[in-house]
Amino acid sequence: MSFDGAHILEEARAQIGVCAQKESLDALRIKYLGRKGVVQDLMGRIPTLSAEERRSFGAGVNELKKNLEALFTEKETGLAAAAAGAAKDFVDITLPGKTPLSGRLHLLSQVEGEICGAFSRLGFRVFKGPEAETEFHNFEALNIPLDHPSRDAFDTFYLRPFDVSRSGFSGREKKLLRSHTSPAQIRALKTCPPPMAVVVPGRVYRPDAVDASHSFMFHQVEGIAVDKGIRFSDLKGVLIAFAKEMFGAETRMRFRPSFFPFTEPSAEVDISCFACKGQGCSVCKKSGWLEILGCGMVHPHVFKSAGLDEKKWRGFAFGMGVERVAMLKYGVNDIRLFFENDIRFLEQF
Ligand code: 2NL
Repeated sequence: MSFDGAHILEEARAQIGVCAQKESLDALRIKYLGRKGVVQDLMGRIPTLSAEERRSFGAGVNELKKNLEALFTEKETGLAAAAAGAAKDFVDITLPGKTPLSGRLHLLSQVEGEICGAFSRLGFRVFKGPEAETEFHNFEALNIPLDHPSRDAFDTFYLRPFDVSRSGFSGREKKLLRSHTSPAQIRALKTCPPPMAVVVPGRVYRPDAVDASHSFMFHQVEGIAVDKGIRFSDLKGVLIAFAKEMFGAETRMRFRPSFFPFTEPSAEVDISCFACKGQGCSVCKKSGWLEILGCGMVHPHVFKSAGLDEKKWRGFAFGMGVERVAMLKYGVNDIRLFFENDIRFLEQF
């Protein structure tokens, strides 16, 4: 009596090869090596054999058993390794996610955007100019005379004269950090032929002692509109539309006479207090009004300095502090909070 050990082994190899799970491999192991399995069945036949046959038959069965065990051990090791790898790479998509830290615009950028957005919907374009300016653009062109106190070194950051000859230009150019955004408006007047309307946002610098309401660097938004026959009533209409959009449709406005060297006539503008609707509260210091901007009709000297015919063109201009608007609208009581980079303050807005 004999059996085809090689055939059994190949069949087992094929079946083991397609096993993907430990469970199906265990079932195969029982089929081949179990108590009622193929190998045990062959072993059970040994006593029925003659003495001569037993020797080679027994050796054959033992050989088959050894080879089958080797196949199972190898496959088991492979399946275990694959399972470990799968566990390592497994992503449980049902777990709650980790909320990423989300960035946002600084409150001053948000408010600057709100202001410029309101004016751009009224037809103004956004224009930007340099922070390091010439005396001409910051003062002269704006009708601020040489003896004006704000030209004194105490009120303006003057930059060390920079030898521009080394950069291909000739001579020395005296520069300063602009003390308002108006010099950029002069540049807008020189660049954009009227009729024109622009708003100019940006940083400005003044050597003030820092306290709850002063900073040596702050932000302004200024605006200017130029056309033939522009009148003070155009200025009022634009500013009232702006205030209603910025502070609410029920906002009222009042204009008080004032003075700026670059506008004539000039006015300071208050809005009715949005906190108490003008009744008087702690926000408006019981007055019912909040001062938010300055404005006026463009001075003829300014048109002349910008190379425009002051007989032909009329314009209005206005300017406001972004920090002041932000502090009023969002209830911030100290300007220094904007510049300390304290996330506990910044993330509230
Ligand atoms: C304020 C007042 C103001 C202007 C700015 C301006 C610019 C040119 C010509 C005429 Cl180029 N005027 N700007 C006019 C009136 C007021 O700002 O309180 N700013 C914070």
